[in-house]
Amino acid sequence: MNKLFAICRETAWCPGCGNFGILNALSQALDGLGLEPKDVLFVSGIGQAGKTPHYIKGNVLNTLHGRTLPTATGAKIANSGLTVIAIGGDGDGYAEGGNHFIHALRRNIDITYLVHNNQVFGLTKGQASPSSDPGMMTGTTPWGVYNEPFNPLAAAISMNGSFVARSFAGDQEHLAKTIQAAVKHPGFALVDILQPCVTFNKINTYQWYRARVYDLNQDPDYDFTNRRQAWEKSWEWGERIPIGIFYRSERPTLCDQLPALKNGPLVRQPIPCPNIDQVLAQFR
Ligand SMILES: Cc1ncc(C[n+]2csc(CCOP(=O)(O)OP(=O)(O)O)c2C)c(N)n1
Ligand code: SF4
Repeated sequence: MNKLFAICRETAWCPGCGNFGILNALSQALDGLGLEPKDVLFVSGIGQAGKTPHYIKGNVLNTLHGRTLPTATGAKIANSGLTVIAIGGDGDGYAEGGNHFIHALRRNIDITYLVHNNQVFGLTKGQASPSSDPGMMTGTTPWGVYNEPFNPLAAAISMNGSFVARSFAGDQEHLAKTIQAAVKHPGFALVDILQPCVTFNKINTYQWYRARVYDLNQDPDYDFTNRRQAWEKSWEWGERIPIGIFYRSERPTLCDQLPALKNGPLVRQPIPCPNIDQVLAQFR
C-alpha cells in the first residue's frame, strides 16, 4: 500500500498521547481508501487535536477555536469535490462549537468529523470539558465536576445524524476501519474517539478503556439501522463501553440539495464576468 498520507513532521504532543494512535489510524485509513492528499482537506480549530492536520499530508485549513464545523461546511460547499475531514477536541466540538455540531447534524453536510475525546481541555492544561465524568477533579472543578456529561452519540442520534460511531485511539485497526466507513458515508459522519490524555486525565487511561471497550458490531443482534436501539446503546457507559457504528441511515446531503451545485463544484464553474462599467453606472 502506498503511504501517501505519511506523517510528515515532528509533533508537539506529549509522549504516549492518544493523538498518535489517531494520527496513525487516519493515515492508514486514507491510504487504504486510495485517496490522494491533493483531494483531501483537513479542517481543525484550536487545541491538541486541532494540530493533527499539521502532521499529515493534505490540504489544511486551521480556523478559530470551536469553528471547525462551519469552516468545513463552507469549504465543502465551495469545493464539493474534496473529501473534507473536520478534526477537533471535545472542547472545540462539544463546548465552544456545540451549536455548530447540532446544525451540521441537521444539514447532513457530507464531511467526516473526528472528535478526539479526551474528556478535558488538553491544550489549556486539563480543565473540565463537557464530556468529563461527574466527580472528576480538575483546575476548574476542584470539588469535582457537578454537571451531567454531554453525550455526543445520543445527541447525534436524536438529531437523526446519518452516521454515528465511536472508536478508541488505543485500537488502531478498529479506528482505521471506522474512519474508512465514515469517509465513504454520503453525509455527516461523526466518529467520537476515546483518546487518553496521559498528562491531564489520570482517570480515563489506556488501561481504563482497555478493560471496558467492546465492539458492538460483533453482536449479531445489534442493528445499526435501528435508531431506537442505537439511542439506548449510546447511554451505556461505565463498566462496559461500546465502540463501533451505532447508527447509520441515508438521506440527502446539503450539497445534494443546493441548486448552485447542480452543475458541479463551485470552484469548477465559470465565474460570470460582469461588465465593470455597467456595474459602476448603477452607483452613479
Ligand atoms: C474562543 C476561544 N476560547 C478559548 C480559547 C482557549 N482554548 C484554546 S484550546 C482550548 C480547549 C482545547 O480543548 P479541546 O478542544 O478538548 O482540545 P484538546 O486540546 O483537548 O485536544 C481552549 C479553551 C480559544 N483559543 N479561543
Ligand atoms: S496534554 Fe494531553 S492531549 Fe495534549 S498532547 Fe499531552 S497527552 Fe495529548
